Amino acid sequence: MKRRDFLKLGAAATAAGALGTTSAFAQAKIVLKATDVHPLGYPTVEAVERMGKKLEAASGGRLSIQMFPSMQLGGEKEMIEQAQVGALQIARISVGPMGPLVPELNVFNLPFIFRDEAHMEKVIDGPIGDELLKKLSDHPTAGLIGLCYMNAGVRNVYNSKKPIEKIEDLKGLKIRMMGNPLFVDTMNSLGGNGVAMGFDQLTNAMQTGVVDGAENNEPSYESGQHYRYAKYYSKTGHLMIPELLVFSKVTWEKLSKDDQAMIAKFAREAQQEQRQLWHAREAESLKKMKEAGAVVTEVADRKPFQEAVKPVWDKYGAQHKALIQRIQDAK
Ligand code: GTR
Repeated sequence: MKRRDFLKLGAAATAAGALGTTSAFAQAKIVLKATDVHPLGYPTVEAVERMGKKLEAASGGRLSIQMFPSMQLGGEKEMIEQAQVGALQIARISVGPMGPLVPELNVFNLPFIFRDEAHMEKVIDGPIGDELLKKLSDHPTAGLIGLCYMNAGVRNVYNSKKPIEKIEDLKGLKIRMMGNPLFVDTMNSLGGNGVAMGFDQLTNAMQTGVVDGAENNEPSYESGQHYRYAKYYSKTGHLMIPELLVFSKVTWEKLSKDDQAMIAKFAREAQQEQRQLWHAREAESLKKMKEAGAVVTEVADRKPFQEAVKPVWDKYGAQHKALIQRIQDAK
């Protein structure tokens, strides 16, 4: 049996064992299994671990979080599936792969939707952020409760061939994108060849030349050591996608109202705590990747990039005009 399948089975068995009837569940010790594609110490992982410590303290040890970092339970697609069936409870995933499930969330995935990080923070902290979390939680088939958002900075293209200074430089490059057709369309409209695959497959794909590169924020690029395979990191800034913390709906419905409220409260606090960790880590990662040999290039004029992705806005944004307007109006 592959290690991942073994872990999946183990997680499913433990969770199933812990989930008896609703009332028994309310009394028992509950270990919430959490997972993240990133390693220990990464801002999202650290924030969820801190949340676990708070839960433990507030519940007198009855509730705790067990973290499975570094893609131990698979990529984000696998994480979503496992949360949906209750084989794990907490998944920290990007909004990216959630767009096809909850179309309104795809609005956050539109290229260049946010003016800057402060604008994105304003939106996720405010009523729009709340509404979209509720849309996710109320979704009849998504099987997930939206707990909170986290920061994930700005995504920039990196590749093994050359610096990207202008849109023409992307021509013909095979660039890994997250599993959502919107992102493949985005890369194709910029002139590159978008290739959808999980984060868990990316290192191998770069090593073997299946792709020439990918796109991500500095901390993901640095902590995954992607500079070893794709040293040209260019500030295209085409996407600014918040992260999500989601909870398995089947487990959620077995929790007492008090436990639900406690988890929701600490998750909200985690949203702000992660932000502090994030901004520090962005700067640290930029420094580390440069030291490791990454060639960081600024893109002087992003206008041609913004114009090229108009068809993506038409295709995925047309049905959400009012929501997009509200996001743009957020100051
Ligand atoms: C990272 C993000 C992950 C994952 C990854 C990816 O920035 O934190 O959740 O979405 O990107 O590109 O798959």
